[in-house]
Amino acid sequence: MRFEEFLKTGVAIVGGGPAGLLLSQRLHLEGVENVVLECQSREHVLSRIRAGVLEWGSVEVLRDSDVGGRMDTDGQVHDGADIVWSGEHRLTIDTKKYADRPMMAYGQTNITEDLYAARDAMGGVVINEADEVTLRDIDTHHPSVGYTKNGERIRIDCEFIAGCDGFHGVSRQAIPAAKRQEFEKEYPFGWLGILSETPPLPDLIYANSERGFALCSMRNPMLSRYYIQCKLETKLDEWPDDRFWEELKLRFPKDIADAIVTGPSIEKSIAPLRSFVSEPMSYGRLFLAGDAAHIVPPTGAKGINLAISDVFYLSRALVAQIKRGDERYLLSYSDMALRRVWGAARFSWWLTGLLHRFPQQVPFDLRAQEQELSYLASSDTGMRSLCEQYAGLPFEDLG
Ligand code: FAS
Ligand code: PHB
Repeated sequence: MRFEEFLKTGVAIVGGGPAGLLLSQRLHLEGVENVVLECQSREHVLSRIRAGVLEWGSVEVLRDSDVGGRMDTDGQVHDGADIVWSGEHRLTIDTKKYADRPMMAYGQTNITEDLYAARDAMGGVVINEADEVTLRDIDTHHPSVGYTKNGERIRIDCEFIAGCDGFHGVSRQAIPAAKRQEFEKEYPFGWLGILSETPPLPDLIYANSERGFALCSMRNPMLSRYYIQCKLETKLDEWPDDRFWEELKLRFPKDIADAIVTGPSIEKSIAPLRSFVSEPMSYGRLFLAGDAAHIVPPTGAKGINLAISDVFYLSRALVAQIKRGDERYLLSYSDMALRRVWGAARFSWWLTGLLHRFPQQVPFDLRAQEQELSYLASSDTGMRSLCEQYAGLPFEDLG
């Protein structure tokens, strides 16, 4: 492979989504040189409609990373979310009361915009449309990444590589298959989601209905996000707006359905649901963060929050090593991150099982779902457990 030119940096970050951009921002704030390589254009990255709910720990990390300004202005603080079931029952996941911390409704698209703006303001190096990214010598003290830009092949020599390139990226695959263990579960349904420029309901509301799962969420006072569970083989053109709104309302009790303000969709998409964890999250001088290492079904609102907690752990570890020669956090990164990942992955799997209709369910299963929801509504102990997991567990430190 002929290299026309090569650069040198402290940390080469593969992937310019929320994980890669946030890691770049946090390292830069601590004086650690880094370069982000993103294969898509900035416009493409910013066109994605993804997550919408932040744990308070994520809010604090974004503030600490000097990217919390617009979130604090435009984000909406909520004391939790509601669940309705059997057409009439309702419980509140009151994270303020039971976990002493609220949630923040603020879209991932906004977070990514804020991160790009902060990178620009600080003169951060984010290389978009970086093609054919390759990782080399990750199990040596001299790793490097290569990429092609405008027909030129460029190498970046670095001290460490952060794999933040999502589920379909190249970083995880750079770890030899014999050194990786992957845990995967695919769900027999997806989420059909729309975005509409209409006023949202005041609260997030999840529905377990006989017609399937549904969710009412929001992005801002004039931007709503709604989802309904759908068959995996569903095609978008089978779901014109009118059919979506009618089906959404059928999955909520009448008082809630009547309060939903409908309007033309400005985005409509189908996301399959998957649970996936790849262990370990580090190999040699490569460290994985975010969807590159794990995927959770969106039911528990954990995807973006895990990406942020991984980056909190990884930035702390890289700064300790590079600035102070303290390798303890790097050596413990994978195990520490995976404890939080598995906690969120199990919670997301459990909540998905509680709120969705599965093809093979029998009447017993449906009664068991109703009973578990009724128990949660009547038990402080049960609700405390649900709330501390939905709110997100505190970050770990070394003993
Ligand atoms: P990302 O996938 O966001 O970013 C990875 C980046 O790497 C991308 O920009 C990609 O272009 C780039 N890349 C890939 N391969 C590359 C290569 N070879 N070279 C260079 N760059 C490369 N989470 C929630 O909490 N709530 C939700 O409601 C929710 N909804 C979702 C809906 C959908 C359709 C999807 C796909 C995910 C959803 N998620 C949700 C999860 C999502 O928010 C992720 O957790 C979050 O994007 C993770 O951020 P990153 O780890 O940065 O990965
Ligand atoms: C969203 O607003 O997109 C959202 C909220 C809560 C979830 C999943 C998605 O659990």
